[in-house]
Amino acid sequence: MRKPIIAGNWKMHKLAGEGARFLMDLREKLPEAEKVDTVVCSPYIHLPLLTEAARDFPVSVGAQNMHFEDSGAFTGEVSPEMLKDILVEYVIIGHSERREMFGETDESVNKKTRASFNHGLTPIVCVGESLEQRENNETFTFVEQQVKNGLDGVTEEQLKQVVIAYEPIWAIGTGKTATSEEANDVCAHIRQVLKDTYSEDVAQAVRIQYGGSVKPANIDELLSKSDIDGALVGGASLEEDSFLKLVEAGA
Ligand code: G2H
Repeated sequence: MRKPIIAGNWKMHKLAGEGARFLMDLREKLPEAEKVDTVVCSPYIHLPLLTEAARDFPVSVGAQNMHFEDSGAFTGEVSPEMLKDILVEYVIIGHSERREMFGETDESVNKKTRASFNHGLTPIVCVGESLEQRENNETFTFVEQQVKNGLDGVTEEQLKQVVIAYEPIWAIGTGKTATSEEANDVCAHIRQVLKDTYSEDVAQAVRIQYGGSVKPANIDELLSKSDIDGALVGGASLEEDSFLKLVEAGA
């Protein structure tokens, strides 16, 4: 049985104090950690405040990106070691907005994924096709290649810790959600790729989230599917009530 994982991706929203208050307000309300993994991924500068606010209750804090090197002349970048040092546990890698707007490639995704394990961070590796690729029936082959490239060189034990977020680009922030069947078909394909490339054990262990306009109204349906183990949520993770409903749905 895979434990559901609900992760909020705040993107470039909220001030640090608002983020900390958000967590403090959820303090008594979040379901137990045994039932669901709850993660909030904030902008870098919020992270120290959030990890402090998240102490002693069942929520983990994640970054939305990182560099793959430990340190060096990389102006404006943040290393995995720096994240670990302030008690960050998760890191989103290769979100489509970073691929589209900030030059992220499968190669950098792979370097970051491997680096995350060197520092005990859990990567949330994002994959997903464009509308054009979907219309050309390239979804499976494209996503398969992203998964293989992104995870290349990761050991089998590490692979079992990986979280994959399947986010069809055409469904992100558009209000268009993939139907639960469409989403599950791709998540099931990803699991098959993991089985064929690595092992049944890896395929059964890896948690696959769906992302793209997830909200309280559609989460139950998505989570009812066999290969969807959670959600990576943007817009609907910004309000406490709606985020709480999403996490409760996972519990
Ligand atoms: C997809 C998702 C969060 P939203 O980017 O990663 O955002 O839920 O707003 O579509």
